[in-house]
Amino acid sequence: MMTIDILTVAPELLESPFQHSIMKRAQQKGLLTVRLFNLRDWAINKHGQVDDYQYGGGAGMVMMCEPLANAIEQLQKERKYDEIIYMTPDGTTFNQRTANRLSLKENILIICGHYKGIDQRIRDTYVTMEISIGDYVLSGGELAAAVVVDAIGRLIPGVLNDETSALTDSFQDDLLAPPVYTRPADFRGMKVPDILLQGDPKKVEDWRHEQAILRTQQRRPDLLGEE
Ligand code: 6GU
Repeated sequence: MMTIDILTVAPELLESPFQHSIMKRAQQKGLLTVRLFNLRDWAINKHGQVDDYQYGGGAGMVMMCEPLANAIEQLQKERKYDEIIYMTPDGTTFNQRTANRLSLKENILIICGHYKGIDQRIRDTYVTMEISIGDYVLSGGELAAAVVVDAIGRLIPGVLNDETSALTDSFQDDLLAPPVYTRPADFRGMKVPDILLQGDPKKVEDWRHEQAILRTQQRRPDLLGEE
């Protein structure tokens, strides 16, 4: 059983994403628990303050040490975290390899930043990994955290079945996935490739592999070490 705790000022943003389809099933099967914690529960005053102006001046607030440290330390009393991840656009870019590695952990804490981010001292003291989901800026770490939790959650052994198997995903073998088709065999004159209709599993497998390579060459030559 894997537990992912998420510390955020906007837990509402994360309520829906984990209540659907595969993430929902992972939790119902008892393979994954996602718990949301509102950082404002550790606010420094009755106004719910968790951020303040930055030293040295400049626009944008910074999330304060005290609420974060108190929240993290309280959560650490209940669990020993294998990783404490801070979601930030200046983190290491997330990919399938990182998802695979994280799917083998027991307990993960994810901290979502807002505004200008969190005080550097929290990063220095508690954070073990800093993750970005790509080179663009989101208004907070929550949507990025949802992406990371989804990517990890579906890889936990037992979460996927044959219908949803991760083995044939794009990136699982450093290739993009081949094209797929379902009924009808002829849609407005556009035909499904014959090989898929003939029912020779070996030929189908070869065709899919060839298509995966073609697609990867055309769209992501960098994955093949070409440019
Ligand atoms: Cl993790 N956070 C924010 N705020 N923006 C991002 C991101 C994370 N990853 C890409 N852009």
